[in-house]
Amino acid sequence: MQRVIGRWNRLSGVAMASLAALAFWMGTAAAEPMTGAPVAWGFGLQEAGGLLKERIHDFNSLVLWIIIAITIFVFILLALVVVKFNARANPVPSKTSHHTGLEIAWTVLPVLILVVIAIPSFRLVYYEDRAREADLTINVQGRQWYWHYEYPDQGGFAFDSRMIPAEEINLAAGQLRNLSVDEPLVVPVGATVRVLTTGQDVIHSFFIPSLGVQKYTIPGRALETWFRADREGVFYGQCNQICGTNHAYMPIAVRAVPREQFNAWVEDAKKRFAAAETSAPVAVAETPAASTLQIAEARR
Ligand SMILES: [Cu+2]
Repeated sequence: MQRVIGRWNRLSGVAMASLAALAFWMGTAAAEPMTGAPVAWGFGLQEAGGLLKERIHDFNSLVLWIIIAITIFVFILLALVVVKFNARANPVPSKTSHHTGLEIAWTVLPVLILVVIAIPSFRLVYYEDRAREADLTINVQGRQWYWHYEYPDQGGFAFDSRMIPAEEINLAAGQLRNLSVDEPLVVPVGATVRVLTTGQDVIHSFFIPSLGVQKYTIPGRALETWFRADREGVFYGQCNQICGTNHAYMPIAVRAVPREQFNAWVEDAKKRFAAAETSAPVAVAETPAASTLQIAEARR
């Protein structure tokens, strides 16, 4: 008995050590900053920088396996028809034109497949719809052709975010052509960020693939969505609603940093953008942007 317990203790010791090693490895893997951007010859969806994208990956895999199964099934049926029922192998064809059982089957089975797809699909749509417990709110305003961000619960500072022009881009410093911006959106890692969108002029779309977030920005309306960056890094997106001549030149960059670094950035941003705010002319669409928070609260 003593020996069994001893062996058990040794085994659990080994298990604990492996778990610790795994946790350390996962910790270091997670600590490595990530770049959420398209890659050359990239296949499939972009790597996940947060849990929303992970859920999108899962849903995508589910649908992909269903498609693979259906394709194989149809291919087998087709091969069967070609081999077994060609004119040579089957000179006298059957005159059957109806089969009640078969007709019920090929109606009910596709419906069941659609239900299997619909349940996780709706679950995901509602999960992405709004943040339950937000740590932070950001007002996002799409403008022709740049982004305007406001942090209403961090002192209410606001700033514009514009693409770095191709001729000024510093690739050696890790900047990406047509994706890097002068003032990225900064968020704390692991924080649930509520996003309230509105458009100043036309419809734009706030879209960051690696964070699994996409929302229209519509003039005169406030829409809500959310995201959470679980890894440190920079996550790039683009306006993906055709919005005019420079539609391709209004990228989005989100920098996810540790909480302390975020707090320091907020303090600095408050000072830097306070001056810019007072000198800027008051835009017509400032009103909906400021009231989006109340609208969102009223919807709750
Ligand atoms: Cu746009």
